[in-house]
Amino acid sequence: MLIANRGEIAVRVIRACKELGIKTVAVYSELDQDALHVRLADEAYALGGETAAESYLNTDKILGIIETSKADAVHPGYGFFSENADFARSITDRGVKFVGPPPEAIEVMGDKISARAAAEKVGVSGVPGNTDFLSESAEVVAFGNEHGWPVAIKAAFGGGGRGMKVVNSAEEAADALESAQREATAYFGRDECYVERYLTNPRHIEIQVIFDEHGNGVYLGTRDCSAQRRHQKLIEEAPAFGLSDEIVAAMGADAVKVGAGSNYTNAGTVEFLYQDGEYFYLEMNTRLQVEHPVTEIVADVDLVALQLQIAAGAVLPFTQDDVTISGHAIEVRINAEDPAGGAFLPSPGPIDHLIVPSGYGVRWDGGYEAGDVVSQFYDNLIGKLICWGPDRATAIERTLRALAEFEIVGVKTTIPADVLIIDHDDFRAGTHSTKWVESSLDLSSTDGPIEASSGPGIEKENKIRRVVDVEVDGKLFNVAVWVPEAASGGAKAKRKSQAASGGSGDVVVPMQGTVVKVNVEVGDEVSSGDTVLVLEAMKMENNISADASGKVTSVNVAVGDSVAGGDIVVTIE
Ligand code: MV4
Repeated sequence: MLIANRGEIAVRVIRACKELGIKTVAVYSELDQDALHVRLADEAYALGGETAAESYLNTDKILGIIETSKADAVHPGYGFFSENADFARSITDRGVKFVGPPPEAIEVMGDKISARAAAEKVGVSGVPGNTDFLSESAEVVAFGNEHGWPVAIKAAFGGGGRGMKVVNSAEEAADALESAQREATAYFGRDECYVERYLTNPRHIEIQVIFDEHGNGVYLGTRDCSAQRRHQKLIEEAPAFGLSDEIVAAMGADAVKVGAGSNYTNAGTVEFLYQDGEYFYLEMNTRLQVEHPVTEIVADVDLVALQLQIAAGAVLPFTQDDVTISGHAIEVRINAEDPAGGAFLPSPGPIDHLIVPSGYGVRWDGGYEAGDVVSQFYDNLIGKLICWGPDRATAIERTLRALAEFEIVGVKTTIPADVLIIDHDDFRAGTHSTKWVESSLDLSSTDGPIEASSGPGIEKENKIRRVVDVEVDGKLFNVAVWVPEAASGGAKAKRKSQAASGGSGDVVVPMQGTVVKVNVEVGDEVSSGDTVLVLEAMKMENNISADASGKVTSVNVAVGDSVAGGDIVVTIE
């Protein structure tokens, strides 16, 4: 098995292969020569390159390695080539097995219009709408007047929330259509848009399905993925709480119908929006998803092992009636990001120290160990914590207990935000929707105390925080001590300390990246909070703001420059 991926998902697949006696072939970029997935695989081949495009997306290199390694199957993981029909086809054309659905099914689900048509064909409906392409805003107005406002204008060939415009009234229709078409062209190269009813407070519910190559398919219950920000999921759980057995059975049957109608094979996920007791088909993801472990835990099914067996021609070893869901599982994504103030800025770098939780009902699917480096070039998911409990309340307490055991030094992580979410009354009550994290959750408290739980190595002025153990009258205390940088052997003497930059007028970038836009020049007056430049890091654009009000006295970078975390890019006096 060649695993055309990296990080935790490559590790997950390698582990399943080992248990089934399948030899594994890893591929790696220049930065990943010593990565965990490489260390665990039986063989590893260099792709060369650093960026994803140069390495894990280099089709020719991967196809060459399939040949040299004599691999007879390829697992794509998620991301990268996992939903690329051309890649799947070039694998299967070589007589090599692609662990996933047929290229035709990937293609059908790849664009919204055909994915929606595939569902409608088998009687499964999406949000009420009109899938004819819009040519003028009067059509939007007519739809809104007939079905009620607000409505959503969506890019027909888009995805991931980009190009979706909410229209609250007839007056907004013309501008919204124009803007949706402009965004659709910019992102997807095509401007076709359509209109549907806009659900103001939906939950994101998805159904795991799996089909063998002999016409059998089942669903493995529900997941709720409503705790997300900017279409990035933070926390997922199974089953989705508070749905009646009838709704789950109907959604599950619909999900299997959609897959079967597209000759789907292997593992997949059908996404729905759920609001006020009604559900609406959204799309089908033709890959193994990040959050598959929560389903594995409550359904007691090893999804990756099943994927491999099905790819080898096995008949699904159970029927729908055999599937039972027991207890509750919660997955927390641990990303190398700084959630301070809700910004979630990428925080790549070496992981100097890593202790992961364990104990009853706790699983860690990680892609890194202490000493490994999180690169700015790839997904910054360090790993996933998955906790099981006999019921949701127990799973929540166990997740909080486990999160408190983490010790991660070197990169900032999403853990403080995860704790705030899971410990929140709205999350416990299960009243949150897809909008909740961004609209209702107060992440300002992650600004300061984040250091407290993340151990030594965090800078303050010219000092470094060290946690030392002290015994007082036989009782052990962890005490934080601020020691001078020089005494700590700290290496960052030339760079300005990041935590000290608050209000000093020296605008410091928090991470490595490339400058894509500079908004200020020397002499400009700026106010604290104004965006002075835009930095691209880890495939995301990040606004870098002025930390003080005043006059810009120097601009040290230009568009295209690479910067390192800690660099002073602009000074304000
Ligand atoms: C919607 C919607 C409300 N009404 N469609 C965003 C991503 C894209 N795949 C579908 N999305 C949505 N479509 C209608 N008619 C709300 C969302 C949405 C969302 C959906 C799933 C998970 C998170 C979300 C966050 C914001 C908006």
